Amino acid sequence: MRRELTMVRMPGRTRARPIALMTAFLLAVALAVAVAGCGGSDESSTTSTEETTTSGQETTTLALAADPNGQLEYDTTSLEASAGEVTIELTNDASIEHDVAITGNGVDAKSDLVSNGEKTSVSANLTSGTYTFYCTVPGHEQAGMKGTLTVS
Ligand SMILES: [Cu+2]
Repeated sequence: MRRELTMVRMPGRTRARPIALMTAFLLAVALAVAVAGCGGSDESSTTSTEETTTSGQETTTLALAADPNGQLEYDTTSLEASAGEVTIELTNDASIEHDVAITGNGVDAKSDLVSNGEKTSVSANLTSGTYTFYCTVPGHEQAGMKGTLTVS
């Protein structure tokens, strides 16, 4: 009797196993897709993007960050762009307010003041040449919160 029972139950067990394996496999695939989806949204903050608009004009967007610890400096003193519409996007994680301005060759444009993780940007139509980007808060440029923007 016992032997017969095991003989009967065996096929049922072997049939159940592939289904369990299949379920585990599908779960693993779903997890992998979810993880890949999260990783895909990761973007570097130091990227510069260049696009050519329908009018043929170049647009450059440059990422700039103020020192997160409140030092009177940006994360770079040198930026480069192609002639055309140039945008500098400033991120300021510090609690002290900063902005970013572009000056030189008759251009004088500046962003809003930001602090505590806020972002702002300044845009200008620039021809080839050397420009200065700096913080307009009194004393900040003099303390070193400035850099050179080279447009070619
Ligand atoms: Cu500043």
